[in-house]
Amino acid sequence: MLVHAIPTNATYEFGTEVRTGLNRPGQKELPSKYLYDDVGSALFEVISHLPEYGLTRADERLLRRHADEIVDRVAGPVAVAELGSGSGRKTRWLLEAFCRRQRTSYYPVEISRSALAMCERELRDIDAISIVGFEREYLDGLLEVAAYRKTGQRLVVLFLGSTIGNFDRAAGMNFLSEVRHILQPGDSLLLGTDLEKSRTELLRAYDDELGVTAAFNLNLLARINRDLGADFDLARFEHVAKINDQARSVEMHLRSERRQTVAIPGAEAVVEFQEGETIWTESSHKYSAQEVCETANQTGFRCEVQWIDEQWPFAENLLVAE
Ligand code: AVI
Repeated sequence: MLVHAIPTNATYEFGTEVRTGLNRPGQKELPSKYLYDDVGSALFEVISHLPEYGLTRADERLLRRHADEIVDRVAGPVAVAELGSGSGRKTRWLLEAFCRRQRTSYYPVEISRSALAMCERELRDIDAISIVGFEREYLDGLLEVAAYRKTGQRLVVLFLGSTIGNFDRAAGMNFLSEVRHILQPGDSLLLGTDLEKSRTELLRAYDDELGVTAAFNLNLLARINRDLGADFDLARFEHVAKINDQARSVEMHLRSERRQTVAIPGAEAVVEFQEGETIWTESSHKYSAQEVCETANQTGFRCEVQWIDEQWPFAENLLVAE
């Protein structure tokens, strides 16, 4: 696979965002994108197999079951761009269906080079596929993919796994508008969204019995220790999942079990924690199926079809750029 990489000073940026987030007055915060280093990505993979967390399996079931129908809805030669390809496992069904019809270009866009490599290993055996990976932020990568498209090719953008749920609602809407601006009328966006469910189900899904989600969350502090030379004592922080009724989201926090001071040399910071104070590390917003279509309409898309899983409320939404 050809990979387009950009040189970044990733550790410097990480340090800056950690310093800003942990010095924020009121609620301390860390960006959820930093949950996904190699260890965090491996833990997320385990989460996707937990009985309490049905999201990824619902996504995969829908894609497997409806791949031919999805492909039939998108006429002509296509280029497929995937924002945040992960391992590429669930994309296989769709790409096989596209490639049965005609030769297909696949452009995964990922900030993690190791995830891009894994995705390539997973998918390269598909007949009639060509893969070019972009090691980029989502919108930067999509802009480049759009510039690569050949005349007459439709662009199909995949944004699966309800990653949109990790943006707040306003940011999610803004993101869809930005994607729409890069697309041409007739292009499509296949958007995976986790749907609203009971508090009990949500709390079980984000605070599983085995403690895998807790490890996934705490790994963020371990990562700051590894990458920025900090001295977080992980035993002094506890994973907490809580529902935010107003935002219709489930939040992950890390609660300091006592008053403590942590030094983070790579972020040029020393941070004080009060007993019980939390760091907010992620929000996962849940949507209603109707709301997804309304948001699509407000951002320049038409909601063509929704497929909803019967076992775990989750929707695959095919949105067409108007
Ligand atoms: C990647 N994202 C959609 C997951 C979610 O459910 O919000 C991340 C996750 N966080 C805890 N468990 C899974």
